[in-house]
Amino acid sequence: MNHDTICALATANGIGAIGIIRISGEQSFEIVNKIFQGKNLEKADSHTIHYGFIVDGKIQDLVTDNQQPTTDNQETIDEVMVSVFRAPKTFTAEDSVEISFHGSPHIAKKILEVLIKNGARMAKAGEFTMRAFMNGRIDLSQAESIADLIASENESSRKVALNQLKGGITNEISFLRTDLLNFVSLVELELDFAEEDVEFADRSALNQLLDKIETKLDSLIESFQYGNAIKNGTAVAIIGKPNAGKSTLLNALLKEERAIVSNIAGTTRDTIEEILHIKGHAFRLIDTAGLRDTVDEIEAIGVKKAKEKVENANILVYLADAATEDFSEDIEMIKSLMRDDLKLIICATKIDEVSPATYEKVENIFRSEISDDFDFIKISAVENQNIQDLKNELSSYVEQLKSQENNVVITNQRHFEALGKSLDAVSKVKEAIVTQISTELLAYELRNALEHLGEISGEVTNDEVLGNIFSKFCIGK
Ligand SMILES: Nc1nc2c(ncn2[C@@H]2O[C@H](COP(=O)(O)OP(=O)(O)OP(=O)(O)O)[C@@H](O)[C@H]2O)c(=O)[nH]1
Ligand SMILES: [Mg+2]
Repeated sequence: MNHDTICALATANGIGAIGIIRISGEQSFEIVNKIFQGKNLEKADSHTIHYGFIVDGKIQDLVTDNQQPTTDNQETIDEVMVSVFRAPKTFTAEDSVEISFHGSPHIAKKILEVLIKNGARMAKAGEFTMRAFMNGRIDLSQAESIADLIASENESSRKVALNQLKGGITNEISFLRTDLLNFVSLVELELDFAEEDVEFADRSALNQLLDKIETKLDSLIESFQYGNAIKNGTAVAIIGKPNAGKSTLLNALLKEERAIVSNIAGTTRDTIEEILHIKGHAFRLIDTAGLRDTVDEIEAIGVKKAKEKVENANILVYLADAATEDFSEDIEMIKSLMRDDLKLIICATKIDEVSPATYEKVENIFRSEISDDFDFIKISAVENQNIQDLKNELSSYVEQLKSQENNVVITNQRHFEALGKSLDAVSKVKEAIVTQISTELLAYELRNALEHLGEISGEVTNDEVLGNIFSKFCIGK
């Protein structure tokens, strides 16, 4: 339990109609009472809101001059509404107060100053949420989901974060963890009766449980690819020879003149990244320098960067000018860039300039030369033809990542790693049963599995992990 009382601005730092300062801790009411004129907050009911003024100097004047404060020696800072929340039904599970003031950064600063003068201290990043966790109101994965909710920028990331806040991932594994815990107790009991060679823990039932856990872990781990797409957006590298129409396509997708377009080969040199939302999913579109051997030093750097972007991309959109006669370089390039986990979409561009027979032929050439599974789309970025098809193809990539049977999605690297370690630990336990190792070692492996499973919800944790998680929050959360 923390005994000090913390305060921070909870709303964004800047001008707004209203700003909110949050105070949490044992002395919340006492401290705010010293600077609030309107009502005695120590007597106020929980979850009530009160009108009044924040003043500086109320208590000090009383103490030093031994007289009632007057309007002269007391400065009124702002007209406010103060909300009172009594423990334990509060965000932090501690006594808390929220002051709604006129949203000026200067007023915020002054109110925080008087709060600190009267015994509160500035909260550290994420400290309110950390207290909610420490006081057992939420588990660790829920605390993390709060940061995700605040950071969510589209429908899918909002939904996944909200599901996690409701306890999604913890619910998925806590039952299994409890069952496993029972087995650990039984196996440890066997240790107490080592002399008698008894077996309390039914090994085949344990095996069944481990299978169940393994299946669950597998499907959660698998969901991370989708989770990552939701959280970080899907990276789409737009690649092709100079003048293929990459920048024109970027502009057409974004519906704005973002990148310079010209008929001079080598127009784009640096990479240009923009976010595009399609059906609630975020895509990071990356326009790149046209690929070619070049003596121009700067362009060569651009070409190198383009290739690096493909290495970290989820989708490669390769553009080939439909009017070209020879595609051998394009084909070679695609082959050198492809890897198993990269989705390939080949676009024949500028189809407004050629006959349908020509671009049909282009598709056949690519189909006969490239063995990878790929989608082929014929587009004209200038005339906006089939751009929607490309958008549909992009969004279907994300849709396909969504697991059918699992609606809990892993978006967090820490969870992903803990799940991986749990899976390893579980397979070690299974191995231990098969090889009939000593009960001591079996108990050890079981404990290990339990520990990793507990890392996600924070049942098992250490200060370093906690510090790392909460330091990423904003102050005031
Ligand atoms: N007719 C027609 N012209 C196009 C189309 N797309 C691009 N162009 C033209 O092709 C030329 C090159 O377009 P860009 O978009 O600059 O090509 P890029 O691939 O970005 O080229 P670099 O940046 O040099 O690698 C410009 O003159 C565009 O107007 C299209 O769909 N139809
Ligand atoms: Mg360009």
